[in-house]
Amino acid sequence: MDLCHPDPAELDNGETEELQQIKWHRKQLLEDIQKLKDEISDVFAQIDCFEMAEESRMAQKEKELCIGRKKFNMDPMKGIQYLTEHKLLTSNAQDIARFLYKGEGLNKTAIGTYLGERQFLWSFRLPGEAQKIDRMMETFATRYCLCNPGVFQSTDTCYVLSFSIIMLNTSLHNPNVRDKPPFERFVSMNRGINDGSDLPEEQLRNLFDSIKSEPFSIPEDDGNDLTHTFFNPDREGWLLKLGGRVKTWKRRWFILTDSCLYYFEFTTDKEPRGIIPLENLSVQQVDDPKKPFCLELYNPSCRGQKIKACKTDGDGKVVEGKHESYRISASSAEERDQWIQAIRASITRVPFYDLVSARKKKIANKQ
Ligand code: 4IP
Repeated sequence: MDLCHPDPAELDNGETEELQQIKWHRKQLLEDIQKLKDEISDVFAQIDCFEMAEESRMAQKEKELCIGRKKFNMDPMKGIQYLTEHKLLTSNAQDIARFLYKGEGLNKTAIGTYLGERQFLWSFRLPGEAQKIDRMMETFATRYCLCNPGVFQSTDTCYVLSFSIIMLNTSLHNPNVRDKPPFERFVSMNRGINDGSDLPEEQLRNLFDSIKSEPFSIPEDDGNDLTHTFFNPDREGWLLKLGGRVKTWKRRWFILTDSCLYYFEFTTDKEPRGIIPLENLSVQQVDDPKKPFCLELYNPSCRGQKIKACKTDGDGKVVEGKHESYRISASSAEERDQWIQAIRASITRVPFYDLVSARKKKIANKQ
C-alpha cells in the first residue's frame, strides 16, 4: 500500500487532486500529532505513578526508621536488628558507627549501652556498669593512641589519665563537691602512670588549667524526651475527652502512635497528660446526651473494670487512670469515623491479658 498518497477511494471528486492530497496529508499529520500527544500523556502518567510510588516508599522508609529508633531506645540490640532487617542499616561496623554518631532520635544512654555491650566518650553517657565502662575506656584509649602516636607510652597511660580527667572535671565543677582539688593533688593522682614514670608536669598543668577554666559537659540524658515518640504519628488532632470520675469534658490534643493513644493539654507539651495503651481494647461509635460525634474506647472482655492506662494527677505524679471507658467527642461525624478507623487499625491483641483477666475473674467468682 502506498502510505505517502491518499487512497483513491477517499478522494472527493469535486476537488483538485492537489487540494485533496493536501487535505489528506493534513489529516495524517493531525493523527500523528494525536498519537504523539497520547504517548506523551502516557509517559507523564507513568512518571506520576513512579513518583507516587517513590514518595510512598520514602514515607514507609521514614516510618520504619522512626520505629527502629524507638526500638533502639528501648532495647538497642533489637533496634539495630530491626534496622538491618528492614535494610535501613547494614551490619557493617562503620555504617552502625555512623548511625550512632549521628545519633538522630537516639537516646544517649541507649547508645552507651549498645557500645558498652559490643565491645566514645562525649557524645553519649557512659553506661553504669563497671565492666562496660572499662571496655569503652579501653576502646577509647586504644583508638586515641592509634590516632595520636607518641603522646603516651601505652594505652594504659591514656586509660588512667582519661579517668582522672573525668574525676577532676567532676571535682572541680560539681557544686556538690566542696573540696576542690589543687593542681598538686592532680599531679599526685597521676604519679607513675606513664609505665612507671610520671607524665611531664607541663602536660598535666595544661590539662588541669584547661578543665578548670572550661568544664566539659557530659551530655544530658534525653531518655525522658518523648519528642521522637510522637514524630510521624498515625493520627493527631484536637478532641474532647470526658473525665473518669469527675465527668467534665476537656479539650485535649490526641496523638495516636505505636498502638497507644496519648493526650496533651497543649500541642507543644513534651509530656502527655495521659497514655492509653490500646492493647485488647475496642472502639465504637456511641451517642452521648451532651456531646455529638462520640466514640468510646472500652475493654470488651472486662466491661466494668478499669482500663489499663496512666495519667498525670494534679501534683504532676503519674498515676493509674480511673476510666472504665474513655468517651471522646470529635468535631464532625467524618472526623469521628476517621479516628475510629485509625484506632481500630492500631489496636493489638495480646492473649496474655485475656488469660490473666479470665483468671482474675475466676478468682473473684470463687470468693
Ligand atoms: C478531671 O476533671 C479531668 O477531666 C481529667 O482529665 C480526668 O482525668 C479526671 O478524671 C477528671 O476528674 P476536673 O479537671 O474537672 O477535675 P485531664 O487529665 O485530661 O485533665 P483523665 O484520667 O481523663 O486524664 P479522674 O478519673 O482522674 O477523676
